[in-house]
Amino acid sequence: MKKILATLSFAAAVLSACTDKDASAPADILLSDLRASVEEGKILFGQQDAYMYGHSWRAVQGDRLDRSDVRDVCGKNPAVLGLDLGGIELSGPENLDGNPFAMMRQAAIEHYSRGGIVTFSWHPRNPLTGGDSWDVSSDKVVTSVLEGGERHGVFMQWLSACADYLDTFRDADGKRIPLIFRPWHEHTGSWFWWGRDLCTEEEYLALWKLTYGYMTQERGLDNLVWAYSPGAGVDAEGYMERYPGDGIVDILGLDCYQYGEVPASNAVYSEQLKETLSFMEKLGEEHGKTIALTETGLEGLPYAGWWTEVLYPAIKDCPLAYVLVWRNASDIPGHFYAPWPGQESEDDFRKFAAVGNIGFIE
Ligand code: BMA
Repeated sequence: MKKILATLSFAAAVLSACTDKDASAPADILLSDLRASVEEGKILFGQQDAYMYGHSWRAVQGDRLDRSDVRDVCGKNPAVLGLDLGGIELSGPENLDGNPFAMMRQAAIEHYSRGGIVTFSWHPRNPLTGGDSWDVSSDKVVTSVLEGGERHGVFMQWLSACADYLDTFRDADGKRIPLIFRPWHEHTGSWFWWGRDLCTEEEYLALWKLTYGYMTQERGLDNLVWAYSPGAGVDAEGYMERYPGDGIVDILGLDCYQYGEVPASNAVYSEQLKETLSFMEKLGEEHGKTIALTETGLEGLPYAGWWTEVLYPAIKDCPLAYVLVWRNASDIPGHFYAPWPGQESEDDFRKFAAVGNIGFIE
């Protein structure tokens, strides 16, 4: 009797798990997959624009988008592909770094079909001045895009163009694929028009609510996982100062780079990173959120042992869902964050990639 009951309840549990899963939004499925991967002790590795170009190559229309500098070095691809929406608001054919939007979609869908995860940042133009994201000449930009502001109408068209594009990321069955979306990042600094000194706390929160409300509620994009990405250099209080709220944030992120001469800056970076990740881990537990290192890196990788001596010791004990390094620009000398064949940290990167808990895909 007991056994039958147990079997029955097991069958019911399986059935309900299947029903739940089928009924689940793509965003919920990705979040629960990320949680499971963290439970297993895995930290997934990612790179911005990984399949679009590398240090000395650029993919062209018609290519299969499965090459990356990371794969050229270690035989495996990054598990997380970062892409940027900058320029989608103007409905042009390419983003701010020259990536055709159609190719970005192809790269994302192919990556997803190989088991990968896709994350989008957005460096939109400045809707008030006509400059770029880094144009901080006015502190009236955020207020101008909010309801009642002089650029609100234009900004809603920008959000609409963004939502139209994100809605086209579909699998072979036409189902939306999950995307981690992390708008209004590094707002704890003041280098973007939505930065700390350029708007009030209320304005920043209103910007998030407007964005979330439009994309998720009005447009019904059930595939977006929302990531909050302050910059480094804040304590726990500073980190949470402009937190949009548990109801609209899914991932607690961090953008933290290493700057300055090596090796002197190695310890400075790893200490700051460890300290920040340790309070993020607590915040993640308190708020029931997954944590991630949403951007990091050492530009030009001038330290051969960076991966196993600097990055790995700083992250290895932290329940991070993923770590993403920035792009390997093919057109800006020295602007790269992952090794390429011949780069001085390539042997060390292979050691890092061979560590059991760092996740890549085939
Ligand atoms: C920056 C640099 C820029 C780039 C921007 C958005 O960190 O890599 O060259 O345009 O990110 O991708």
